[in-house]
Amino acid sequence: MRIAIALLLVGVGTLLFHFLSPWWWTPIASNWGVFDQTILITFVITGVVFTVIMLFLAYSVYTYRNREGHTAVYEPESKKLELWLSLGTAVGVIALLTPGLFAWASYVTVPEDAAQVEVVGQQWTWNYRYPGADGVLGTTKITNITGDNPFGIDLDDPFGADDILIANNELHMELDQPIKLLFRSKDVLHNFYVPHFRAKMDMVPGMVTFFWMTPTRTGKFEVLCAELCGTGHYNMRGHVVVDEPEDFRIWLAEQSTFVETLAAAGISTGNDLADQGRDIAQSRGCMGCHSIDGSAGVGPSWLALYGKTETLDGGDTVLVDAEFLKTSITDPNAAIVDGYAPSMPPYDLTEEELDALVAYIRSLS
Ligand SMILES: [Cu+2]
Repeated sequence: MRIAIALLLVGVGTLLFHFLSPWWWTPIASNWGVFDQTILITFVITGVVFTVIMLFLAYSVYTYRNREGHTAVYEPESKKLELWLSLGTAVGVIALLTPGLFAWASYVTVPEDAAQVEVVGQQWTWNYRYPGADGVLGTTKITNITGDNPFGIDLDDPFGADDILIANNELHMELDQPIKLLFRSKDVLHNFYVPHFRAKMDMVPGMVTFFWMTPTRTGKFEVLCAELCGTGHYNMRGHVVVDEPEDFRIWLAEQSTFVETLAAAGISTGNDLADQGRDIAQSRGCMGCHSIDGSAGVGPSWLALYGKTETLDGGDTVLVDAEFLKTSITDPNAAIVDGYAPSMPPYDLTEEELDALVAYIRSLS
Protein backbone atom coordinates (compact mmCIF):
# COMPACT_ATOMS: atom_id res chain seq x y z
CA MET A 1 0.00 0.00 0.00
CA ARG A 2 2.80 2.41 0.99
CA ILE A 3 4.69 1.77 -2.26
CA ALA A 4 1.52 2.30 -4.31
CA ILE A 5 0.96 5.65 -2.59
CA ALA A 6 4.62 6.63 -3.11
CA LEU A 7 4.27 5.86 -6.84
CA LEU A 8 1.11 7.97 -7.07
CA LEU A 9 2.86 10.85 -5.25
CA VAL A 10 5.83 10.71 -7.66
CA GLY A 11 3.39 10.87 -10.59
CA VAL A 12 1.33 13.74 -9.17
CA GLY A 13 4.49 15.59 -8.06
CA THR A 14 6.00 15.36 -11.54
CA LEU A 15 2.85 16.75 -13.18
CA LEU A 16 2.60 19.57 -10.61
CA PHE A 17 6.28 20.43 -11.15
CA HIS A 18 5.67 20.60 -14.90
CA PHE A 19 2.62 22.84 -14.72
CA LEU A 20 3.75 25.09 -11.84
CA SER A 21 7.42 25.39 -12.88
CA PRO A 22 8.63 28.98 -13.38
CA TRP A 23 11.14 27.76 -16.02
CA TRP A 24 8.94 28.11 -19.04
CA TRP A 25 9.58 29.46 -22.56
CA THR A 26 10.48 33.06 -23.19
CA PRO A 27 7.96 34.93 -25.39
CA ILE A 28 8.72 33.93 -28.98
CA ALA A 29 10.31 36.50 -31.32
CA SER A 30 10.40 34.63 -34.64
CA ASN A 31 8.23 32.69 -37.08
CA TRP A 32 9.26 29.32 -35.57
CA GLY A 33 6.22 28.71 -33.36
CA VAL A 34 6.11 25.28 -35.01
CA PHE A 35 9.02 24.21 -32.78
CA ASP A 36 7.03 25.11 -29.68
CA GLN A 37 4.18 23.01 -31.06
CA THR A 38 6.41 19.99 -31.63
CA ILE A 39 7.70 20.29 -28.06
CA LEU A 40 4.10 20.55 -26.79
CA ILE A 41 3.17 17.41 -28.74
CA THR A 42 6.14 15.65 -27.11
CA PHE A 43 5.03 16.86 -23.66
CA VAL A 44 1.46 15.65 -24.22
CA ILE A 45 2.41 12.21 -25.54
CA THR A 46 5.14 11.51 -22.97
CA GLY A 47 2.97 13.05 -20.22
CA VAL A 48 -0.02 10.80 -20.98
CA VAL A 49 2.17 7.69 -21.25
CA PHE A 50 3.97 8.59 -18.02
CA THR A 51 0.68 9.12 -16.14
CA VAL A 52 -0.85 5.86 -17.43
CA ILE A 53 2.28 3.88 -16.48
CA MET A 54 2.46 5.38 -12.99
CA LEU A 55 -1.26 4.60 -12.39
CA PHE A 56 -0.82 1.07 -13.75
CA LEU A 57 2.24 0.47 -11.54
CA ALA A 58 0.45 1.70 -8.42
CA TYR A 59 -2.62 -0.41 -9.27
CA SER A 60 -0.52 -3.54 -9.91
CA VAL A 61 1.60 -3.15 -6.77
CA TYR A 62 -1.58 -2.86 -4.70
CA THR A 63 -3.81 -5.47 -6.42
CA TYR A 64 -1.15 -8.17 -6.74
CA ARG A 65 0.43 -7.72 -3.29
CA ASN A 66 1.37 -10.80 -1.29
CA ARG A 67 -1.75 -12.23 0.35
CA GLU A 68 -2.68 -15.48 2.05
CA GLY A 69 -4.23 -17.91 -0.48
CA HIS A 70 -3.12 -16.01 -3.63
CA THR A 71 -0.36 -17.49 -5.82
CA ALA A 72 1.30 -15.98 -8.88
CA VAL A 73 0.57 -17.55 -12.28
CA TYR A 74 3.40 -18.05 -14.81
CA GLU A 75 2.21 -16.57 -18.13
CA PRO A 76 5.29 -15.69 -20.25
CA GLU A 77 3.53 -15.29 -23.64
CA SER A 78 0.54 -13.18 -24.58
CA LYS A 79 0.31 -12.63 -28.36
CA LYS A 80 -2.59 -10.25 -27.97
CA LEU A 81 -0.90 -8.06 -25.34
CA GLU A 82 2.37 -7.95 -27.33
CA LEU A 83 0.50 -6.93 -30.47
CA TRP A 84 -1.30 -4.07 -28.70
CA LEU A 85 1.86 -2.87 -26.96
CA SER A 86 3.87 -2.93 -30.22
CA LEU A 87 1.15 -1.08 -32.13
CA GLY A 88 0.68 1.48 -29.37
CA THR A 89 4.44 2.14 -29.15
CA ALA A 90 4.74 2.42 -32.95
CA VAL A 91 1.90 4.96 -33.12
CA GLY A 92 3.43 6.93 -30.22
CA VAL A 93 6.91 7.06 -31.79
CA ILE A 94 5.49 8.09 -35.18
CA ALA A 95 3.45 10.85 -33.52
CA LEU A 96 6.61 12.03 -31.71
CA LEU A 97 8.86 12.10 -34.79
CA THR A 98 6.66 13.14 -37.73
CA PRO A 99 5.91 16.76 -36.73
CA GLY A 100 9.67 17.37 -36.33
CA LEU A 101 10.35 16.22 -39.90
CA PHE A 102 7.88 18.78 -41.28
CA ALA A 103 9.26 21.49 -39.00
CA TRP A 104 12.84 20.68 -40.14
CA ALA A 105 11.87 20.74 -43.82
CA SER A 106 10.56 24.30 -43.53
CA TYR A 107 13.55 25.32 -41.36
CA VAL A 108 15.99 24.61 -44.22
CA THR A 109 13.76 25.64 -47.16
CA VAL A 110 14.82 29.25 -47.56
CA PRO A 111 12.33 31.71 -49.13
CA GLU A 112 13.45 33.50 -52.32
CA ASP A 113 13.31 36.99 -50.79
CA ALA A 114 15.47 36.15 -47.76
CA ALA A 115 18.33 38.53 -46.91
CA GLN A 116 21.68 36.98 -45.99
CA VAL A 117 24.13 37.27 -43.17
CA GLU A 118 27.15 35.16 -42.35
CA VAL A 119 28.00 34.22 -38.78
CA VAL A 120 31.59 33.17 -38.05
CA GLY A 121 32.35 31.59 -34.69
CA GLN A 122 35.72 31.27 -33.03
CA GLN A 123 36.96 30.70 -29.49
CA TRP A 124 35.14 32.63 -27.94
CA THR A 125 33.48 35.29 -29.96
CA TRP A 126 31.09 35.95 -32.87
CA ASN A 127 31.73 37.88 -36.09
CA TYR A 128 29.12 38.83 -38.68
CA ARG A 129 29.25 39.67 -42.37
CA TYR A 130 26.54 41.24 -44.54
CA PRO A 131 26.67 41.05 -48.33
CA GLY A 132 26.73 44.84 -48.86
CA ALA A 133 25.09 46.80 -51.69
CA ASP A 134 25.43 44.04 -54.32
CA GLY A 135 23.55 41.57 -52.13
CA VAL A 136 26.19 38.86 -52.67
CA LEU A 137 28.68 37.62 -50.08
CA GLY A 138 32.23 37.49 -51.45
CA THR A 139 33.90 34.09 -51.60
CA THR A 140 36.24 33.18 -48.77
CA LYS A 141 39.17 30.89 -48.18
CA ILE A 142 40.50 29.86 -44.81
CA THR A 143 44.10 30.54 -45.94
CA ASN A 144 43.20 34.21 -46.60
CA ILE A 145 42.50 34.84 -42.93
CA THR A 146 44.79 37.46 -41.39
CA GLY A 147 44.41 40.18 -38.78
CA ASP A 148 43.16 42.57 -41.46
CA ASN A 149 40.97 39.98 -43.18
CA PRO A 150 39.30 38.08 -40.34
CA PHE A 151 36.75 36.41 -42.65
CA GLY A 152 39.34 35.30 -45.22
CA ILE A 153 37.55 37.14 -48.04
CA ASP A 154 39.05 36.54 -51.47
CA LEU A 155 40.71 39.87 -52.38
CA ASP A 156 40.18 39.24 -56.11
CA ASP A 157 36.44 38.66 -55.77
CA PRO A 158 34.55 41.88 -56.65
CA PHE A 159 31.55 40.70 -54.61
CA GLY A 160 33.63 40.75 -51.44
CA ALA A 161 34.76 44.40 -51.57
CA ASP A 162 31.47 45.87 -50.34
CA ASP A 163 30.80 43.14 -47.75
CA ILE A 164 30.05 44.69 -44.37
CA LEU A 165 32.06 43.28 -41.47
CA ILE A 166 30.88 43.40 -37.87
CA ALA A 167 33.35 42.44 -35.16
CA ASN A 168 31.53 43.51 -31.99
CA ASN A 169 29.31 40.55 -31.04
CA GLU A 170 26.13 42.39 -32.02
CA LEU A 171 24.05 41.22 -34.97
CA HIS A 172 21.30 43.46 -36.31
CA MET A 173 18.22 42.17 -38.17
CA GLU A 174 15.33 43.88 -39.89
CA LEU A 175 11.86 43.29 -38.46
CA ASP A 176 9.60 41.02 -40.57
CA GLN A 177 12.34 40.46 -43.17
CA PRO A 178 13.17 36.77 -43.74
CA ILE A 179 16.89 36.21 -43.32
CA LYS A 180 19.16 33.30 -44.15
CA LEU A 181 21.98 32.79 -41.66
CA LEU A 182 25.11 31.03 -42.91
CA PHE A 183 27.50 29.61 -40.35
CA ARG A 184 31.23 28.94 -40.34
CA SER A 185 33.66 28.13 -37.56
CA LYS A 186 37.36 29.04 -37.51
CA ASP A 187 38.45 26.49 -34.93
CA VAL A 188 36.17 24.00 -33.15
CA LEU A 189 32.48 23.11 -33.02
CA HIS A 190 30.23 25.96 -31.89
CA ASN A 191 26.47 26.37 -31.95
CA PHE A 192 24.61 29.60 -32.64
CA TYR A 193 21.54 29.71 -30.41
CA VAL A 194 18.99 32.47 -29.76
CA PRO A 195 16.40 31.06 -27.34
CA HIS A 196 13.80 33.74 -28.24
CA PHE A 197 13.97 32.71 -31.90
CA ARG A 198 13.64 28.97 -31.11
CA ALA A 199 16.46 28.63 -33.62
CA LYS A 200 19.95 27.16 -33.38
CA MET A 201 22.53 25.59 -35.64
CA ASP A 202 25.85 23.77 -35.26
CA MET A 203 28.92 25.50 -36.68
CA VAL A 204 31.36 22.96 -38.03
CA PRO A 205 34.94 23.80 -39.10
CA GLY A 206 35.23 23.26 -42.86
CA MET A 207 31.46 23.37 -43.49
CA VAL A 208 28.88 26.08 -44.16
CA THR A 209 25.62 25.33 -42.35
CA PHE A 210 22.48 27.48 -42.44
CA PHE A 211 18.86 28.08 -41.47
CA TRP A 212 16.41 30.89 -42.13
CA MET A 213 13.99 32.83 -39.96
CA THR A 214 11.86 35.96 -39.78
CA PRO A 215 12.18 38.14 -36.68
CA THR A 216 8.67 39.08 -35.55
CA ARG A 217 9.39 41.44 -32.65
CA THR A 218 11.83 44.30 -32.18
CA GLY A 219 14.18 44.08 -29.21
CA LYS A 220 17.54 42.82 -28.02
CA PHE A 221 17.92 39.05 -27.65
CA GLU A 222 20.79 37.05 -26.25
CA VAL A 223 22.97 34.83 -28.44
CA LEU A 224 24.57 31.83 -26.75
CA CYS A 225 27.07 29.25 -27.89
CA ALA A 226 25.26 25.95 -27.29
CA GLU A 227 28.16 23.60 -27.99
CA LEU A 228 30.89 23.15 -25.37
CA CYS A 229 33.86 24.72 -27.16
CA GLY A 230 36.58 25.19 -24.54
CA THR A 231 37.19 26.95 -21.24
CA GLY A 232 35.75 30.26 -22.45
CA HIS A 233 32.53 28.61 -23.75
CA TYR A 234 30.37 30.14 -21.00
CA ASN A 235 31.55 33.57 -22.11
CA MET A 236 30.77 33.11 -25.82
CA ARG A 237 27.77 35.38 -25.82
CA GLY A 238 26.42 38.25 -27.84
CA HIS A 239 23.19 39.92 -28.85
CA VAL A 240 20.85 40.11 -31.79
CA VAL A 241 19.09 43.43 -32.14
CA VAL A 242 15.89 43.40 -34.20
CA ASP A 243 15.27 46.87 -35.63
CA GLU A 244 12.43 48.59 -37.46
CA PRO A 245 13.39 48.65 -41.19
CA GLU A 246 14.31 52.35 -41.05
CA ASP A 247 16.55 51.91 -37.97
CA PHE A 248 18.16 48.86 -39.54
CA ARG A 249 19.09 50.79 -42.70
CA ILE A 250 20.55 53.64 -40.63
CA TRP A 251 22.61 51.19 -38.56
CA LEU A 252 23.82 49.30 -41.64
CA ALA A 253 24.88 52.51 -43.37
CA GLU A 254 27.13 53.34 -40.39
CA GLN A 255 29.10 50.09 -40.67
CA SER A 256 32.31 49.83 -42.68
CA THR A 257 32.77 47.70 -45.76
CA PHE A 258 35.67 45.32 -46.30
CA VAL A 259 37.60 47.77 -48.52
CA GLU A 260 37.09 50.53 -45.97
CA THR A 261 38.45 48.29 -43.18
CA LEU A 262 41.44 47.41 -45.36
CA ALA A 263 42.09 51.07 -46.12
CA ALA A 264 41.81 51.93 -42.44
CA ALA A 265 44.23 49.14 -41.56
CA GLY A 266 46.59 50.33 -44.29
CA ILE A 267 46.65 53.81 -42.82
CA SER A 268 47.20 52.60 -39.32
CA THR A 269 49.99 50.22 -40.44
CA GLY A 270 52.22 53.17 -41.28
CA ASN A 271 51.23 55.42 -38.43
CA ASP A 272 50.03 53.60 -35.41
CA LEU A 273 51.12 50.08 -34.64
CA ALA A 274 48.96 49.97 -31.50
CA ASP A 275 45.79 50.70 -33.53
CA GLN A 276 46.64 47.84 -35.80
CA GLY A 277 47.20 45.65 -32.74
CA ARG A 278 43.76 46.53 -31.42
CA ASP A 279 42.21 45.45 -34.74
CA ILE A 280 44.09 42.14 -34.56
CA ALA A 281 43.01 41.60 -30.94
CA GLN A 282 39.38 42.14 -31.95
CA SER A 283 39.44 40.05 -35.09
CA ARG A 284 41.32 37.17 -33.43
CA GLY A 285 38.90 37.06 -30.53
CA CYS A 286 41.50 37.92 -27.84
CA MET A 287 38.87 40.07 -26.09
CA GLY A 288 36.81 36.98 -25.30
CA CYS A 289 39.28 36.13 -22.50
CA HIS A 290 41.42 39.23 -21.89
CA SER A 291 39.82 42.42 -20.64
CA ILE A 292 41.38 45.84 -21.17
CA ASP A 293 39.77 47.43 -18.11
CA GLY A 294 41.36 45.30 -15.40
CA SER A 295 38.32 43.05 -14.89
CA ALA A 296 38.92 39.33 -14.35
CA GLY A 297 38.59 36.96 -17.31
CA VAL A 298 39.72 33.52 -18.42
CA GLY A 299 43.15 35.05 -19.02
CA PRO A 300 44.99 38.00 -17.41
CA SER A 301 43.65 41.48 -18.10
CA TRP A 302 45.83 43.55 -20.43
CA LEU A 303 45.44 46.69 -18.36
CA ALA A 304 48.84 47.62 -16.90
CA LEU A 305 50.15 44.16 -17.85
CA TYR A 306 53.20 45.31 -19.79
CA GLY A 307 56.18 45.87 -17.50
CA LYS A 308 54.59 44.00 -14.61
CA THR A 309 56.41 41.18 -12.78
CA GLU A 310 54.29 38.00 -12.75
CA THR A 311 54.72 34.82 -10.73
CA LEU A 312 54.63 31.61 -12.77
CA ASP A 313 52.95 28.44 -11.55
CA GLY A 314 56.36 26.93 -10.72
CA GLY A 315 57.14 29.83 -8.39
CA ASP A 316 59.59 31.67 -10.71
CA THR A 317 58.97 35.32 -11.47
CA VAL A 318 59.10 36.86 -14.92
CA LEU A 319 59.03 40.37 -16.32
CA VAL A 320 56.20 40.88 -18.83
CA ASP A 321 58.07 42.32 -21.79
CA ALA A 322 57.73 42.01 -25.56
CA GLU A 323 59.61 38.71 -25.64
CA PHE A 324 57.43 37.13 -22.93
CA LEU A 325 54.19 38.38 -24.55
CA LYS A 326 55.15 37.01 -27.97
CA THR A 327 55.97 33.58 -26.52
CA SER A 328 52.72 33.65 -24.56
CA ILE A 329 50.78 34.22 -27.80
CA THR A 330 52.55 31.72 -30.04
CA ASP A 331 53.24 29.06 -27.38
CA PRO A 332 50.89 29.85 -24.47
CA ASN A 333 51.70 26.72 -22.46
CA ALA A 334 55.45 27.40 -22.32
CA ALA A 335 54.93 29.45 -19.14
CA ILE A 336 51.66 29.72 -17.23
CA VAL A 337 51.10 32.60 -14.84
CA ASP A 338 50.10 31.38 -11.38
CA GLY A 339 46.32 31.20 -10.94
CA TYR A 340 45.45 30.60 -14.60
CA ALA A 341 44.57 27.37 -16.41
CA PRO A 342 46.67 26.33 -19.45
CA SER A 343 43.63 26.86 -21.68
CA MET A 344 44.76 29.30 -24.38
CA PRO A 345 45.21 27.83 -27.88
CA PRO A 346 48.47 28.80 -29.67
CA TYR A 347 48.03 31.62 -32.22
CA ASP A 348 49.86 31.56 -35.50
CA LEU A 349 50.65 35.25 -36.09
CA THR A 350 53.27 36.85 -38.29
CA GLU A 351 56.15 38.79 -36.67
CA GLU A 352 54.48 42.08 -37.79
CA GLU A 353 51.16 41.06 -36.23
CA LEU A 354 52.94 40.11 -32.99
CA ASP A 355 54.71 43.48 -32.91
CA ALA A 356 51.37 45.24 -33.40
CA LEU A 357 49.69 43.25 -30.63
CA VAL A 358 52.56 43.89 -28.23
CA ALA A 359 52.42 47.60 -29.11
CA TYR A 360 48.70 47.59 -28.31
CA ILE A 361 49.15 45.79 -24.97
CA ARG A 362 52.01 48.16 -24.14
CA SER A 363 49.75 51.14 -24.90
CA LEU A 364 47.40 49.92 -22.13
CA SER A 365 50.09 50.31 -19.47
CU1 LIG B 1 31.45 28.19 -28.88
